[in-house]
Amino acid sequence: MIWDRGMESMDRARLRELQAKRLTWTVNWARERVAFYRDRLPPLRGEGPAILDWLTEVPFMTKQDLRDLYPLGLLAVPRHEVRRFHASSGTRGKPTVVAYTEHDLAMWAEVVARSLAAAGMQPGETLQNAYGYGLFTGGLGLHMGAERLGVAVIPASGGQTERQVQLLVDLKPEGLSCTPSYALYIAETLEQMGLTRDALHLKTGIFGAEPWSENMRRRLEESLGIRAVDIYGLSEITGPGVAIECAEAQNGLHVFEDYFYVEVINPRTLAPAAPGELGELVLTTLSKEAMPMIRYRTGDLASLNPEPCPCGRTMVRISRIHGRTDDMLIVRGVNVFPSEIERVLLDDPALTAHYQLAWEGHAARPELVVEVEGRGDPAPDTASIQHRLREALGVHVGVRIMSPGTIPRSQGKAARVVNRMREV
Ligand code: DLL
Repeated sequence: MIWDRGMESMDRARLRELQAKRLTWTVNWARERVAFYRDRLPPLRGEGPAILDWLTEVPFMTKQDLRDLYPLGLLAVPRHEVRRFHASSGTRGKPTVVAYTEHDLAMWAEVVARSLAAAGMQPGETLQNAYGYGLFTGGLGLHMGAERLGVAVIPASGGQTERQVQLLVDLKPEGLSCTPSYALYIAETLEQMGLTRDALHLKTGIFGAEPWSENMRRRLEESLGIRAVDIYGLSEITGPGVAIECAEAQNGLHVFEDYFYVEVINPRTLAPAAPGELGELVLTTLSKEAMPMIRYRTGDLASLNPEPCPCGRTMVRISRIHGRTDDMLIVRGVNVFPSEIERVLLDDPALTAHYQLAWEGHAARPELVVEVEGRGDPAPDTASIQHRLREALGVHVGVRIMSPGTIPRSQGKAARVVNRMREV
């Protein structure tokens, strides 16, 4: 179902006009109210859609700008107009805080409502929302959007996994939203409780907030009896609902371009990437009041697909997120993304989807070891896994088959990489 056909299937020439109008509004709004933007934005130039070309002259923003301006240096409204704060956990350094006005919260609910509809949910159905509630945007973001769509919410939040399964069985929700790694843990717990997918009424999984592979999708669809779609977003821009796959194609995520202007750049040269070419996503908000973001480098790697989609949405698609520029591992000079390793492991029926990547050895000569749980039957063939990883990654990595239940389970975003290196 297309929740807002007028917008989501809009003619692209009209869409560009709307984007230009909203970009002009955003730039004027930001410049009048935030010293940071007043100092860095060049004067607006051009008429109509040409204004979008002006954007290429604007310097990029990064997470560092948010850290430097912590906590509220980018706030563009008086404090009393803020209705909500969220914050990142700060696992990669100082936390960042984001703020929303009432209008921003309504826009966010709207894009999540569109997302859930694109995923296949219908008004009157029920969603079990197992994204964490709190400062993380996953819980409250999905919650508001579901209510906007007319879907009942079970605000389960993350954790208490047996109770999650019990709720899935007893309340019969049609939808489950959580990280793909947590969905895997829920599926495993279902099995451990002696139940199968027949005890569930699920038909849709709305999974995101971390990278995952097609093979992981297949396994989750199979074990939970669902159609699973990928949802993308980030707190700096709003939260979940910046982009979503449609259930029809399950092939790339439609960006809600009437609210978010998307560019993909080569992270080294900063030049625009061609369609289909992998690069860094850069996003500009087009209607946000409390904290407009202009040319924000997300650190997320994906490509653009401007081809029309069978679902009827005209909004451009991005590929799955391959990973973050700062999640990339460098193994003896070769760039390796954890999602690439996941793809290879999950292609092997002898392996479970529980894995982690450990840095071992001396800090001066680190070794990457892939630890993965085997199923037991058939027995995993370590040499062949190692060979396939080498083929895919272009570099040798160690492989260690672990017994069932030994890799830590995730209840939110999975921590894939552990450090066991000895200092020199
Ligand atoms: O993770 C928002 C979210 C919640 C998205 C629920 C989807 C579902 P942050 O905590 O600010 O916000 O983290 C944002 O997570 O820059 C990506 O690196 C990563 N990420 C988000 N969605 C995906 C996805 C939320 N579908 C950061 N695939 C982003 C891969 C994702 N990575």
